[in-house]
Amino acid sequence: MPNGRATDARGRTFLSRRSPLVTVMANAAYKAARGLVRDFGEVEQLQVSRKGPADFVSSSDLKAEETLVEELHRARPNFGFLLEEGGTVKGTDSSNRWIIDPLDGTTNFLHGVPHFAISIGLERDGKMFAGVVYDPLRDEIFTAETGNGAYLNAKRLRVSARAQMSDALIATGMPFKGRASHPEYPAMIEAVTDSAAGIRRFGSAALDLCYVAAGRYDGFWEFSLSPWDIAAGLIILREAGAMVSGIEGDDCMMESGDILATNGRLHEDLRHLLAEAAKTSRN
Ligand code: 2AM
Ligand code: CA
Repeated sequence: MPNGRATDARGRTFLSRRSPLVTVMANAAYKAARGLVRDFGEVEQLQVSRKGPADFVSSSDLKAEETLVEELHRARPNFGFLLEEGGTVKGTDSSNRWIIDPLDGTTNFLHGVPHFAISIGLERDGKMFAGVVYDPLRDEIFTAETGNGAYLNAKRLRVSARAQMSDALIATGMPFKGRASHPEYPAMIEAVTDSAAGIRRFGSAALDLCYVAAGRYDGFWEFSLSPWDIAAGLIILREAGAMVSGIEGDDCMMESGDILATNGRLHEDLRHLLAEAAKTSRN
């Protein structure tokens, strides 16, 4: 990977091992994050106002998306877009498409909970090729490009080595209002609670996936996510040596939005645990 000059979120210039492509993605994320961080400070104040911060948050989200589109379009004018807020924008280059969530963890952001991220994936010929997930409050940037490994800031990422479910920390996302209902979900929570060391639900799927890649979590599952929630995370996971599948072990995460990601060693155990719980809840 060539070395180049890059600028981090605080405007510091440093010598980067990031490829030109990942540098472009990271710089777009840093730029959009400045507005989000400023607005997050406002949101914390708005909690006590009667109207609440909802409108303010949706405009912050839109502004972040505009910045990302502007920056990425300038760097790669022919690529298309799939945007959480703006839908699909066709590019003249039909093989490359950015898949973007400008604010993953919106509910956290809205409530002043400091856990959210920007997620930028690049799909090439129908497969995820590169990804950047940036948590601006911790200044943690997760990056990956096919064949070049996954990184957290400048550090190479690797999934955890835990092989026992009883030692494992498992994350999930709970079904919420308005999303397809999953009657088997409570039984799954119960089964994992009984078997694992602990369960976490932090509310940003993009960061949950990166935490599996970083070995912080040993596994993660969630239903009905959107492509922009998982696009960047998928390539970061793969490059960190994770195993990723649908919850039933299939391979259609981008279509179904159902995802199971683990350190590999625990994949079959967790898949089996979830499948058995689902079966019991149907009987
Ligand atoms: P979002 O913050 O971009 O909406 C949490 O379970 C995951 O589901 C997050 O990645 C979140 O992404 C996504 N999600 C989509 N719609 C949601 C909603 N109405 N409430 C909570 N999370 C939602
Ligand atoms: Ca999202």
